Amino acid sequence: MPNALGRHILVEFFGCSATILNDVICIEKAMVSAAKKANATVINSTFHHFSPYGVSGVVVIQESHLAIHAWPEYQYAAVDIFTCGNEVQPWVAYDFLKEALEACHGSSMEINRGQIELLKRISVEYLKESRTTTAKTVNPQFKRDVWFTDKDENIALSLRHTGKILYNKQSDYQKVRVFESYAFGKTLAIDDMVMVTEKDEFIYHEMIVHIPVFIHGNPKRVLVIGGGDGGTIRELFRHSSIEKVVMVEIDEYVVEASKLHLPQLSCEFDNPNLELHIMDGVQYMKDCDDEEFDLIVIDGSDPEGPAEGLFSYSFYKDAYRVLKPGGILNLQSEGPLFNTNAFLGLNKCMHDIFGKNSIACYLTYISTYPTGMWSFITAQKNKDLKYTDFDLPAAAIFSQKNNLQYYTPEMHFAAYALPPFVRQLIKEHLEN
Ligand code: SPD
Repeated sequence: MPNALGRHILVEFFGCSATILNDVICIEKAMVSAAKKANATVINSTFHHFSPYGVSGVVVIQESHLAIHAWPEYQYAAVDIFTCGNEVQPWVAYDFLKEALEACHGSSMEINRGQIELLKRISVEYLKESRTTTAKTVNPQFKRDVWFTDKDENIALSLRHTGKILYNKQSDYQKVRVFESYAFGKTLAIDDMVMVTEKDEFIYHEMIVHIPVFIHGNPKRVLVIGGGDGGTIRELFRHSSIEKVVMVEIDEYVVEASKLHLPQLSCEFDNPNLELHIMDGVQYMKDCDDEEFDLIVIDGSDPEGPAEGLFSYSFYKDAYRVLKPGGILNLQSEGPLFNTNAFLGLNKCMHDIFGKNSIACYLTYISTYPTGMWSFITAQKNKDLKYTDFDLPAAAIFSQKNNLQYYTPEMHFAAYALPPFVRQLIKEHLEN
């Protein structure tokens, strides 16, 4: 041991696996294991993933810390290994991490921290008292702090989770994951964007389904594009008028993840009135006959990756054709404050295809979507849309009977009341 309080190894790892460097779970595990292998006592770990890529984190050890900042796009990680005392072997941590990150090579430099000859020791006996009190009150157990972050370049939402990934598959289209968050329960994320959480999914699913069903009054044939987690079909099958639901989900892994880990969502996949197609919804819509459906629900993901086609004019032109006269199209249209361009683009698209008197936007509040404020658009074919013209008593009874937790006739009315800034946004965009 040099004549210093601590040893600090500054490490550059080059040529690492980009996949590992973008995997917060994997990195947290590697860093905690490296600390343990080095004979350190782990106190706490905090790790964040930054979307679209990158991970930062710290493992606090009784003997100082290990920290990492990873840049998958450069296959590069900057690591600090700072240890005190004779027991801990920082170079063991170095070797372990080099292998765990699959680094081609590492460069490093060791610095002595707190060189004794530069320090002057004073008596701090008076601090012992407070230290004993702290030791009594602080639980020294290892506490993990692993965070999932749904983020664009300006806005982020983070959920702390257990660090265990229950489902983790890369499909041909996207990364599908289920993890257990502390505040919102099991969470399904696609390409690191929250799709559903156990705790608040009912808000989205009740509102995307019951509003258009009650406005229509008697839908029999329904088409769902997306919705692979099953929440939308669960709500649809509560309605006795519905004879057939055709659901088109592009990614079988989303369905599999939900069936394995989200039973509260996937409970209707065996319904005999469901026809499930694993294929591209845009293609399915193109191939559909005219006037096939009373109701079409677009329950897609955000406009990046495979859901991009669900934000295009040609797709909605086909949807219009596929609707029966008087039929209703209802779609998730992103957050006005989060993805303003997509929100306005969809409003314009519906306006141009269905006509200005046949469309309306409504809002609901989903705590786990960025900004919390989420929007939907309702459009009716060949008819002025009267979104508050529905069977109120029937909706009230339905809500009660099914023990719904968000949809009521009052919520239905209220949802279409837009704040002036949203009305203004839409108006200005449609005028230009
Ligand atoms: N930013 C998240 C938008 C996700 C919309 N779809 C969610 C799927 C739930 N069935």
